[in-house]
Amino acid sequence: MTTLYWGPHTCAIGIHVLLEEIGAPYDTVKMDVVGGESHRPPFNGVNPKEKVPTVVRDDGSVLTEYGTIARWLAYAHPEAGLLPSDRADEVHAQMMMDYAVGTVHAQGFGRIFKTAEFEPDDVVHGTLGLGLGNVKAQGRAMVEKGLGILAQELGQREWAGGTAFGIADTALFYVERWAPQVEIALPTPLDAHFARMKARPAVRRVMEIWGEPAG
Ligand SMILES: N[C@@H](CCC(=O)N[C@@H](CS)C(=O)NCC(=O)O)C(=O)O
Repeated sequence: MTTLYWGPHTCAIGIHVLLEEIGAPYDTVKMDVVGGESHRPPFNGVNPKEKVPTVVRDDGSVLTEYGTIARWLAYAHPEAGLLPSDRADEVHAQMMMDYAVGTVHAQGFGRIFKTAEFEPDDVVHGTLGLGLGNVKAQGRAMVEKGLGILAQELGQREWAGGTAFGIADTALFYVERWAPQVEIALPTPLDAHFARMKARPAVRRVMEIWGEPAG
């Protein structure tokens, strides 16, 4: 059975939503990611990158990287219709997912949530007065700019791939979720997309399992 390793507050929520949307049986392993469990055995033996989401498949093979896991789930469950049928729509949705994960999350939110990884609190930086606050401010600016770009790319579309929900929407969902948590307002198209996501039964079920409010 497919097993998802996840931790509260993380981007793994989007993969959990996909598993619920698909509706096939799956297992989960809840980890204390904030407490550093991902950096310790046995998990760092499962995924040496020490990150969630991590998926272990039926044959024991491990998949990492948000977009890769999402795409594999879509391929493994074609009946769920998680990829747009039109190739141009599929490429557009992929562009949005890559940007949400690789830039808005990794670069922007990374600076806000994992500030010390971007600005070591060493003597030189301390002397120059380049404190961690600058990195956070830079992260906020990156998130604000990134959300603006995603909003433009979403435009009048209901979902990232057009008229049907798909894998990219779950990546939008988790960055949309994080923005209000750090008091960054969502541009109107993303706010509306976030509301559509929160109304999905699969999202409601995952929020209940995670015990967190959706927004
Ligand atoms: N490149 C990875 C990044 C995943 C990632 O950043 N996961 C975070 C949670 S949102 C994590 O596991 N952090 C644990 C840590 O760094 O201690 C992906 O696309 O899945």
